[in-house]
Amino acid sequence: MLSRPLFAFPGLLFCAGLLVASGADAAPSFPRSIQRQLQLNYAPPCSICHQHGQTGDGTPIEPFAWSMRARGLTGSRDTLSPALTADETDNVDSDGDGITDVDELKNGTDVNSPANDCIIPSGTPIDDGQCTPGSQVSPTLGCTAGASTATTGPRSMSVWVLIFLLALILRRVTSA
Ligand SMILES: [Ca+2]
Repeated sequence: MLSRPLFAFPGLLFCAGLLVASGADAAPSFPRSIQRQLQLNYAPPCSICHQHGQTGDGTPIEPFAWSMRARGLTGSRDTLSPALTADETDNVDSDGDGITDVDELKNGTDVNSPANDCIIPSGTPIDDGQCTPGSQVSPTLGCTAGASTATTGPRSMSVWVLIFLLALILRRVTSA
């Protein structure tokens, strides 16, 4: 009776450790990092890198994402700042409209489209290549490299379920 729970105990602990560790590796918000580095008054939307603004594997395929990858951006947050600096130094213009990526981000326009749509939430186009911020300019975006968060979502729930199971097993083991 005791051998099965005792056998399962290390395995469950290992699984819980893996889940916690993988959640802890989730990258912090890239938009906030870009906002800080370029001193923007808004956090760029996920869509500047991710197709349709949906984070996850295989979605960072927008032109700006490729430009940043070509300058060393990976899933690691440490690579973001150097890649963005290189993008600025190289005067990269991902959408080929004559306005560099960094200037577009500072202007609040779409780095992936020559149409120069506003990417500032509640922003209003005022003329070619410029956008004025609306009253609400800092939404919670939460884009991450791996599209996972450590504190919410299914992974976090799995950790709590495992912890609950461990507690049940320990209770049986200690009461037997
Ligand atoms: Ca451009």
